[in-house]
Amino acid sequence: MTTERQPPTASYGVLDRTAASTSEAEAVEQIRELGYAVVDAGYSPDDIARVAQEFDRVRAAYVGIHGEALLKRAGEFDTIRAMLIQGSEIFVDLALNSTLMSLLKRLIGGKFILNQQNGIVNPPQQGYSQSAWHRDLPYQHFVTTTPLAINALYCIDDFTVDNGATFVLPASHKSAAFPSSAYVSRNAVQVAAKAGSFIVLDCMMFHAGGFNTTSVPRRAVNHMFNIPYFKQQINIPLNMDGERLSPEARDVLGFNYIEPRAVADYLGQRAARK
Ligand SMILES: O=C(O)CCC(=O)C(=O)O
Repeated sequence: MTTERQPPTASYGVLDRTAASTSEAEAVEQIRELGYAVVDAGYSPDDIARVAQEFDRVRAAYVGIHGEALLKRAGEFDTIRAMLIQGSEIFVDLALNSTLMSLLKRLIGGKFILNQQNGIVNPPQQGYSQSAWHRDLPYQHFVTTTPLAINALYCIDDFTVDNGATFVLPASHKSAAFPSSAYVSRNAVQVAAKAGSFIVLDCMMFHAGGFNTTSVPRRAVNHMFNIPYFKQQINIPLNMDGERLSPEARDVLGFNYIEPRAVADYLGQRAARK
């Protein structure tokens, strides 16, 4: 039955239709078309709380190591770089989340690697490093027929209108240029999501953190996965013991894509694969 509040379900003249019979297929369709979707990471309330606790512990240790003064001078006080190499297995597991891996395999044709995993803190009542519109392949103005890179922003806290949930410009991964101010104000959408969700984005879709009007920080862990032709932001294999990882984990974390130092190394690697 068609009601006033719901879109019609009947159609005519439609010969070609995308089939999306699972929530994963629906997310894939929406990311391809609009550039974003919210996906449940599949964690229990206890898991969600443990990740949040570890986030705060790792952040405190990170600030202790690098120092508040340097982080502020570098414009990095709201960011924790490469969380998975800061001594907490939870962030290795988060980067390899099975729901996410399955989605990525459908979105990025062929192999992909983790380019970066960054903790993000949107502090209360002030701007922060991510509050300006950007792509996550910044300074790039082109479109592709299939994603080269996908972001997965894990929500440590509920993302709400009040705490500055991420703004997106739907379908902006399909146009090279950043749109006009009028277009942005008419078409930007703020994405509310529950703690324990991933907001998955085509990395070429313009997005920005909103202003946090509450009195508590909004925390997230951003991941970027890309085809293996782009180098990692920080070399993960150099900073991690790969021996204990599964072959799939090694692949996703970039162990199989370290550039050979010489032709002989390249040939040796190829021969070992045969
Ligand atoms: O904090 C947010 O909502 C957005 C984060 C972001 O834009 C990014 O990490 O690239």
